[in-house]
Amino acid sequence: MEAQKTFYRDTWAEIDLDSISKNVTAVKGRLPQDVNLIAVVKANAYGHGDVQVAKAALEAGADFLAVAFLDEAIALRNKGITVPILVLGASRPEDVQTAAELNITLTIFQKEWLERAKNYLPDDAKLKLHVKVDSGMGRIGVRNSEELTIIEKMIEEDHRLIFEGIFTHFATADELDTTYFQKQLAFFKEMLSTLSKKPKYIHSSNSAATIRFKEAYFNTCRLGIAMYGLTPSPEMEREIPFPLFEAFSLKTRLVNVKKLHKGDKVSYGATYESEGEEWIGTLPIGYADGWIRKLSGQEVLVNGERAPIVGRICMDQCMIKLPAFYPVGTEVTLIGRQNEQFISVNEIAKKLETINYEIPCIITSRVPRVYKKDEKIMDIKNDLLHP
Ligand code: PMH
Repeated sequence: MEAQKTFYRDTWAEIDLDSISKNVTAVKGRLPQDVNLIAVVKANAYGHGDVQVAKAALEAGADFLAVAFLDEAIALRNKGITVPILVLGASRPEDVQTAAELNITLTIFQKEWLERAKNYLPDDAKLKLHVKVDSGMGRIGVRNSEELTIIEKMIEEDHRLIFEGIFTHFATADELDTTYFQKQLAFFKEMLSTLSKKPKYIHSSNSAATIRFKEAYFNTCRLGIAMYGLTPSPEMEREIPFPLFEAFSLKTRLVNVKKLHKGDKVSYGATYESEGEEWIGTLPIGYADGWIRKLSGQEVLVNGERAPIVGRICMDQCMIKLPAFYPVGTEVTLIGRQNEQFISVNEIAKKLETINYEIPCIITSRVPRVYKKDEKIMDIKNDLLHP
């Protein structure tokens, strides 16, 4: 049992479940009582860990869960999650029976999908469906009221199908200019007005819209990035009227410390050259962990001070220039807080010229996830030893 709870390389991601709880509680507390909250835990909860985040979110007031693919929903069922789970993306029509058996709700986004899916449902099956409307995201979804009417009728006429929800997704809810958002919202409302009967759940808002636009709540919101304590976009940073708490941090330890002399080189290509006597530390993390080569030059924290990564990042290791001698075993923070210093997910995203969403997602499963609650470790997930 103890062996399942451990890892042997001193590199780990720390997931603060209290932050997840605080973020969910803050958002839920601002919603009207009759508005449901869906916790979006796709992509292994944006790299944080599906079941641990799901449980924390549900305990903090989320009503149910959403994932991208059927496999992700089945994974949660296998881990004992019994609340409703909505699959937001496309599933194969062939797999509807599996979904129905596991009480997993699927998204219907085209009438042709439904025509095919019907062939794979036994007579006694019950399949819950949410209809996806493409109001301008251009990804999946029904694009006109004629098709919506046909779908509504097809579901109505089939005793195995339950029209449980309808939703859309915004492309620009996190941008300061709200023109396109308003256009999408108006289109969605127009589509809703053509329904002969409204389903139980109507939803459109991602984190950005949940924080900014009450008029887009309908009766359910889908919360992703803000639950993890991250802002949907840099533009929105100043628009969030309550604090968000980052849940993801990334840590390692010095495994080798040496003194370099002027002219000594570091790493592949020998691109880094010591300017004099320098303390260089080696960290057991590299691009195979998602700590990619473009992060060369990025700073990390040692004893509350910033220290740059020098030379090229290798597959499993990288080197830092230490501000002074530190012994092997010293904790190094790549993302997160040490004393007064903080390296945010946003800082790493900026360095990589990408969005914060990508950062926890690209830290691979080779990096164990350590779950903390009330400052204490309550779970460790090491996919290498216990997939
Ligand atoms: N609903 C749908 C359909 C989504 O695709 C996403 C996120 C969310 C809700 C949650 O959005 P939030 O994290 O901004 O709150 N989807 C994606 C995506 O496909 N790429 O980045 C985020």
